[in-house]
Amino acid sequence: MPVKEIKEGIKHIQILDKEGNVDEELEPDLPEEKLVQMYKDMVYARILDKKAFKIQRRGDAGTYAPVKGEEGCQVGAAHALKESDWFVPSFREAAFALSRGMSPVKLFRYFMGDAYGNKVEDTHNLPVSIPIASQTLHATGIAMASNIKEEDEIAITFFGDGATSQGDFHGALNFAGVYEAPVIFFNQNNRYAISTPREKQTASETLAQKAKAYGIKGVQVDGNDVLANYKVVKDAAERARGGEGPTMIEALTYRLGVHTTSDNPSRYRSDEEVKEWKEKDPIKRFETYLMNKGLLDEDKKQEIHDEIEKDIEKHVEKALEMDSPEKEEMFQNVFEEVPDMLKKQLEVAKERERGGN
Ligand SMILES: Cc1ncc(C[n+]2csc(CCOP(=O)(O)OP(=O)(O)O)c2C)c(N)n1
Repeated sequence: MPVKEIKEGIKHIQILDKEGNVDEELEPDLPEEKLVQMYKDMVYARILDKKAFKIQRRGDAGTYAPVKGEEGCQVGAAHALKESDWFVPSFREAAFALSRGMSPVKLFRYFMGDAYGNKVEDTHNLPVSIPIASQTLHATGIAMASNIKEEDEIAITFFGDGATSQGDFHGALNFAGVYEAPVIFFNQNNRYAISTPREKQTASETLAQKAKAYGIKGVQVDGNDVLANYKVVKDAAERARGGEGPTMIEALTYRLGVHTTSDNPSRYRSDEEVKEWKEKDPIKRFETYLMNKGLLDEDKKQEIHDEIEKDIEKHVEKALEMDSPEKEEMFQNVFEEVPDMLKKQLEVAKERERGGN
């Protein structure tokens, strides 16, 4: 059943099943170009992941957290929102960022260790946030501000299953509920917090039901179904813009690859489990859907892949050619005015560079 009540008041939504069959009643009415663009965005993220690995392994970049397997969540969500909406990420959202037009050069520079990669320029994209769940508070704050200023902008924040056991997550939902903040809490439940399985870090039957405790609407979605992700985010955005407050979305998905470039998942996951999820690959099922609609064939698929490979290669070259950042840059862009504490740290860093202690 494509929409089923899995818990009192919590629905589970699926539009495309793992074979790529579509539920025509729920199928969003999207222009053909948009559907193809969504496919390209998913493939882009998949290929960029591979490239990121290569450059990390040869020593040109630091830790990278791959998207592989979670493209449906992020691309579906990105296409359902406006450019003026606020994107408040954790560290696994390259697909959302790129779908929104973030430069791949900037993305590569971030994990090459250059603060420029995290600089908020004139977009509504916030920097990567490493402390688990901390960004959910920022999203609530931004959405509360949007209400106070009577703006049309809403916020979306991403976080993993592990993050729903953190205090910041509960604070963020509590405030969002009380202030009816226009925010979407997008939970990518990929079943693991590094090596800790979801069942070992929360006894909650679903994660979506955690929303109910805070008077927030909770919904569960097939995270590997890009169309369902598009729909739930679109609905949540309409509710938020219409003054109906926040929504928490639990997207059931799976990290097909490693947690980060320094992880070895074979130590805590079975091959059978990975195989089972490979069959639910979000890209594969969307390909079938597009092929059934006559919007994609093997030649076009190859053409798209080749174009993306070339484009990514070009951006990597550009990122590698950029000059190393100056020390000062590490301390800028964090606060509007650099506080004394950071000024002192900069002095110490410079002193060390000059050979002092
Ligand atoms: C406050 C905090 N504690 C611990 C860590 C170390 N850490 C990095 S990723 C991670 C697991 C996060 O799991 P989850 O929230 O499910 O997101 P996922 O990585 O699966 O996308 C942990 C514990 C951290 N970054 N921040």
